[in-house]
Amino acid sequence: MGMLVDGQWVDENEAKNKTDKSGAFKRTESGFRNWVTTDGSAGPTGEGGFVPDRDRYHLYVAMNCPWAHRTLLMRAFKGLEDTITLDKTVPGRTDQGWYFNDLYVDNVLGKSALHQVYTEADTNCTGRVTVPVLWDRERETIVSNESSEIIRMMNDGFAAFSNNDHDMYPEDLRSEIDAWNDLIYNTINNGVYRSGFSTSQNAYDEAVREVFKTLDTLEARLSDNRYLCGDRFTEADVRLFPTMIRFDVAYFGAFKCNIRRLIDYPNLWAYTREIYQMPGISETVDLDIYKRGYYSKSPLRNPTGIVPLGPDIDPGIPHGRG
Ligand SMILES: N[C@@H](CCC(=O)N[C@@H](CS)C(=O)NCC(=O)O)C(=O)O
Repeated sequence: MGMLVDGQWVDENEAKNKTDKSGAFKRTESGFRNWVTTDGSAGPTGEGGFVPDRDRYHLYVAMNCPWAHRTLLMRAFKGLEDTITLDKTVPGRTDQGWYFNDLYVDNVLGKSALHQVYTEADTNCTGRVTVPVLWDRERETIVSNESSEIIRMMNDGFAAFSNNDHDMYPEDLRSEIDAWNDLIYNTINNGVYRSGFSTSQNAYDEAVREVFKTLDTLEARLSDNRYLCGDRFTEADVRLFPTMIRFDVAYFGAFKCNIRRLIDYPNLWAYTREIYQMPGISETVDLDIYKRGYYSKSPLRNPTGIVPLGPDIDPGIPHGRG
């Protein structure tokens, strides 16, 4: 893998960059942190000048990436498919990082690798080249490459372009949503990565125990609540789903999160199927791509690059939740 340093794409050692001295996985911060706001004023971070508009903004994702998946989900839930255009990178990386080919095309800039989109925005860019990316055609720059903030913009900044007024981050539920987000980010979304990327037994044990402790909490919660915050479907559910739908096909084996399977949790599995069966959501999911992505050849985790055939998972079976 590589990264950008002063606008140059350079090689770096995967393991050295991603783990600290104790062998625990660490994640770096995203670099572009502007916000699309209703009136174009500056958001919580970055510069102003990004007003919502149809066909002005473009989303780059990779189908295997769970962080990018959040933005695909929010785009679908808010009915923004006609407002924010979309391109997918090839769902796998080379020594050029995320890239495009004849099948996965960059329809906006015509680049062959995503790092060129980053340097188009900032010729001296330094940092990791990650998906998702929200590109602004008008200012020819990256608005944001932080999924948690892109989904907030889709809910708030783009509200006038949405086909529904379902607020995914309503005022009265914010502290509850924030609390779920916190727990789920640390122990689930990033927890599975901390398990899969750890290079010491202790770091792995700790991460994997936390994953399952939270899954147990979620299972209990969903036994008498339809969604994480009760009857209302919120951003917290959007942030949980990408990890759940990848769990049995990817994290269970490839990241050694194997104390139990998702299908062993009746409520959590039915909840995951219910979300999968909501309009427009199954199109954001590709179990085969997840499997090939997480089991791709890696000197540390899968030196042979062999992709397992199973398990046979069908999120399309009736969820039975009324
Ligand atoms: N904080 C970012 C993280 C995104 C992220 O880590 N994406 C991964 C793919 S799953 C990536 O592009 N990694 C490339 C790299 O780190 O070089 C977000 O949530 O938007």
